[in-house]
Amino acid sequence: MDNQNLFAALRAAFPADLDSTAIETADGPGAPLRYSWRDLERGTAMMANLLTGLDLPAGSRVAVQTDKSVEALMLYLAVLRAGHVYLPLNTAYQAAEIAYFIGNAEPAVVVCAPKSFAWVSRVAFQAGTMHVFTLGDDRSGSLLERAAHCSDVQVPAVKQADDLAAILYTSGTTGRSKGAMLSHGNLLSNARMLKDYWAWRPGDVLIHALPIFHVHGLFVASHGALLNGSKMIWFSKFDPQAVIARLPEASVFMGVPTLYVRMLAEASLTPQACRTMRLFVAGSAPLLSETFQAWQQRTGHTILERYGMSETVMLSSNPYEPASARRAGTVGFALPGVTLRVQDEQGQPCACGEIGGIQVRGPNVFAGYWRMPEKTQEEFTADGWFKTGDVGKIDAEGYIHIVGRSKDLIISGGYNVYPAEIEGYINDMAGVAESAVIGVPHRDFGEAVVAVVVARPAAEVNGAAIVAALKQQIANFKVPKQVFVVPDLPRNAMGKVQKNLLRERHQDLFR
Ligand code: MLC
Ligand code: AMP
Repeated sequence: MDNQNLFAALRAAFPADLDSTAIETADGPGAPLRYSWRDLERGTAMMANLLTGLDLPAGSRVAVQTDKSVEALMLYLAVLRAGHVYLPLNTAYQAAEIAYFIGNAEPAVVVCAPKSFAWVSRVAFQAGTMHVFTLGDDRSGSLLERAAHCSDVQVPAVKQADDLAAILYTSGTTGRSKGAMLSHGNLLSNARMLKDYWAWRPGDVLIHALPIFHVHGLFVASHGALLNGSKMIWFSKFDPQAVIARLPEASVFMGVPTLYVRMLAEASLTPQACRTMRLFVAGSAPLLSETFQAWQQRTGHTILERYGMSETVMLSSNPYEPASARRAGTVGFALPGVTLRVQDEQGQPCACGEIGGIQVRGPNVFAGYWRMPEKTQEEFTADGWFKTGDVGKIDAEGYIHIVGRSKDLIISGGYNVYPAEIEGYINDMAGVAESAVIGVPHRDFGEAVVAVVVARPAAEVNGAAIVAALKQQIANFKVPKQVFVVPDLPRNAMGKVQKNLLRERHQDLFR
């Protein structure tokens, strides 16, 4: 049987001219740096050989928390190539968050930024990790030093479609984060299907400006370009002006809605700036109709909105052609091979236009949560459909609309924040009786995190002090943008906090 290793499939798509440009850096140390396809081939071979030389057990996890760089992307590809399991971690995570992921996933190898080595290595060695390497965004660090001594020839490990390729942690509504296990087959089938669906073509150039520790930047954007043998213009950090300045060299751009909102605020965003562009894709959070329309008016281009998750990669998309069939406020149709249904709380199918829970099936759906069989079982129906936790409807023309979430989740600038986790930290603080964390509309981030806190009798609690304390403990994007201290929280007859009332009360805070 053929090798189903995702890396092997990506490499097979490299162009015949291996000396042509695969990636050009647009910012960061030494930019512009040019990487050829041969550089990707050799660099990933050397890193894969380094990993293989460590004699790791089969299926070892390689956890990575590094700044975005081309070498970091190569490391991802090298992990696939060597047949191990890639575990990307948001660069904003702090020690307690990292300790949980490392403790849960038990990676054999951890790669971190040189500046984080002291604390990450302490956490990793305590959890039994055997090897900790460093990788800086300027090609510094022990990973490349060691890989430099390895051969640049390597045969990709043989993998079956259902072998594990990556674990992506997504927080749970209750309890701790869960590692979604994605196989080579999940990722490759989705990438191949999107290549056709979005009509990737010879000569396409992608502007890559998303982080590479989540589905959107790591899989959808990178796989799209690699599988098409397309050049990437590589931003280590999103900067609206700088991205707009490079649009005339590109044809494809992918972003979360915040990226579109920020580019719209720039006068340099004009039809002329977009003259070579073929496709603008948005996803990871709801794209407001006003952003969709403003983009159309300003650039003449219609953003294509799609819908996905860590557990399923891409699920649905607005049509590629005709562009006039892309509808604001919808996420289009289930992608080829994906089946999607909407069910009510009794498990009955919803009629057209009726709102219910979105469930899916297909080759893209993950194998389950890492070492959490009960959680996995909870998230699947008895007949094998994955419950997305998103609430929506399918209209008379078949378009899918996401209208809310059954999971208590805030999506801020494309990052997920679970209120239960933040409430846990706040409730542990001295003087706090209880708290409710909510998401409210935000003009830049789509939703912003806000905390409403009740003090214990006679205790002094201060919002600014809570924010300062949280900044020491958790990733910065999870920290509430505002904290209100109130006498009590609104509750219903069952005693449950009425977060909808709190959201209404604070809905105009950041609009
Ligand atoms: C940054 N900040 C945020 C934030 N990002 N606050 C809330 N939400 C966010 N998303 C805050 C920081 O805490 C900091 O505040 C200040 O902004 C500056 O930080 P920064 O890192 O310099 O911000 P910036 O570079 O401007 O980042 C904004 C952003 C980034 C929009 C470019 O958040 C981003 O890249 N988002 C994309 C996320 C993504 O790729 N999601 C895909 C998930 S995959 P302070 O107070 O600390 O100074 C998925 C599946 C699917 O969902 O369907 O795709
Ligand atoms: P994550 O767990 O980070 O993969 O986030 C997945 C969640 O992002 C989904 O369950 C949706 O709630 C949300 N999401 C992704 N794309 C869209 C979209 N186009 N519109 C609305 N929500 C989206």
